[in-house]
Amino acid sequence: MSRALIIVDVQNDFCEGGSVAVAGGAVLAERISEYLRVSDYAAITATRDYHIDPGAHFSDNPNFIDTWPPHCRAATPGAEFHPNLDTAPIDEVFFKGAHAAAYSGFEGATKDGIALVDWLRTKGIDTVDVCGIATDHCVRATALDARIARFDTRVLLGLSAGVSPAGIDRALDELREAGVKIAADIES
Ligand code: VGL
Repeated sequence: MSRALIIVDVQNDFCEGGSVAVAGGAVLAERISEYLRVSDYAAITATRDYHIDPGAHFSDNPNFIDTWPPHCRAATPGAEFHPNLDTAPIDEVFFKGAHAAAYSGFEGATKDGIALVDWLRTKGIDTVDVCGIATDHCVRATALDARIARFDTRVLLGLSAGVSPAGIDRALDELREAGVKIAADIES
């Protein structure tokens, strides 16, 4: 077994003070950093929402389900990792969403255009843990795609933050149904 961690979208715009602020984002970033100090992964990856012109993903009247206030615009502070996230242990970063909504990290690629699935397979990874923001959106989509790509997949619930309690419950049902394990007890 060779396990990787995928840290999803721990970016300024998804934390307090950002345009799509998820409650608890800043503290979550700190706790993920602590977890990185004590955990032992074969590879650590992170995703960044990185929008240039994502069309209808941005809205002036967002429903916070599939339309959102503008966020994580390329090359703006909102698209940076939250400063509480220790980026030193991160082996590779995957950017997603330049020209359309992209909830799953598996839609992302490195600056050199290497897709997440290819990068993980090249490293011999067969098992992934997914954590970050938001449990009911990008964490959900990333974990579902990890299963489709046949990785043994866990969501680290204690190291994730979500938009709505009902949305999180729905996402967890869907993830379990898809064969994703939910680890409620792994937190730093
Ligand atoms: C996300 C809403 C819009 C996420 C991204 O990272 O979960 N949520 N874009």
